[in-house]
Amino acid sequence: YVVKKNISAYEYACRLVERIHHNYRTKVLVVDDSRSAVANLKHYLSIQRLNVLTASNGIEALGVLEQHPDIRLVITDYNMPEMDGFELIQQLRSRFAKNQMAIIGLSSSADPRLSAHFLKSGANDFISKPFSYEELLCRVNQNLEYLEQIDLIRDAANRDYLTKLYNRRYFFEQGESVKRQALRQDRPLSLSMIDIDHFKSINDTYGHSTGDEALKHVAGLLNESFPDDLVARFGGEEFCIMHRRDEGESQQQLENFREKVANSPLPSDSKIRVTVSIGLNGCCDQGLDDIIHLADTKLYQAKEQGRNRLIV
Ligand code: GH3
Ligand code: MG
Ligand code: MG
Ligand code: MG
Repeated sequence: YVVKKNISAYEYACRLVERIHHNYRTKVLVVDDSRSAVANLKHYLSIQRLNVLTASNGIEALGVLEQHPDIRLVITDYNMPEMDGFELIQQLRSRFAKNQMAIIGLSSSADPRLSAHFLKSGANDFISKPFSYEELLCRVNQNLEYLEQIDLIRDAANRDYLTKLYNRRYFFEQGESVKRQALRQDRPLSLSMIDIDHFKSINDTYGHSTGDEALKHVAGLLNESFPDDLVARFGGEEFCIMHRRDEGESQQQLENFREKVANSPLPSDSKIRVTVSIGLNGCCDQGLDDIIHLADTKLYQAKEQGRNRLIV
């Protein structure tokens, strides 16, 4: 951050601490054939608590990225042997989108067209050498902050605001790739639909905010019981799980979950409990819609047979 005249030292320090806290574990790759340039950048970025990796040319950089695909920022020189900065950026952009990884171009060349060329190749930003420590930090932080904002927006778009579980759209998007992966690795999958029983009467008896609390309560138990699975709020008081295990194993887990729900009162009122009905189906090579429909049919049977039960 640039220290402005009107910003108090305290405020500045707070922002810096907040930034450094964010940086902790954030991986940055510095690519330059000049050892002293690499050492210099590494020194300044390490002060910011960034996790700095280094490479001396494009090919080496691609190797480091193979090992660390979670690198969030690449700072690359232009003139390097083996593979120059432009080619490296083009290769990176075929694998990592701009909203996934930031790239800052770096060069001491006097050619004024260089910055435009860097940006056109897919860099987010450009710094010309020599640069001040302050400028480096401003540009690095700005680019990392941009990525963090994108992460927040993406997460907000994928989740349900009330329960913070994934939403229906994300479930379909992710469900298809979980299915493809399971098929490739020949691993079992099963899918369950869960619906809170007589939920309307919770709202009618205790009010809408208690209804909301019950939804959050059930969501918490879902997270606790199925940490490895894809859990989503499907609709009002309906949830859907894609289990990374076969029907038999899921059945046992779901029975435990069902009992846990029935036996845990709401945190705000020990007299209020809810129960859930569940339909479970194995996943074969049908489409996701068809599997959901099958689980839904079983959920309907669970309701018909008296609720607070699981039908496989
Ligand atoms: P059943 O046992 O057959 O499932 O009965 P039910 O009362 O649970 O089912 P019904 O579909 O009749 O009612 C669902 C209710 O869920 C109606 C709706 O007002 C309520 N609901 C949906 N979304 C929310 C929410 O976000 N918050 C609250 N408080 N209520 C919600
Ligand atoms: Mg160079
Ligand atoms: Mg219901
Ligand atoms: Mg319902």
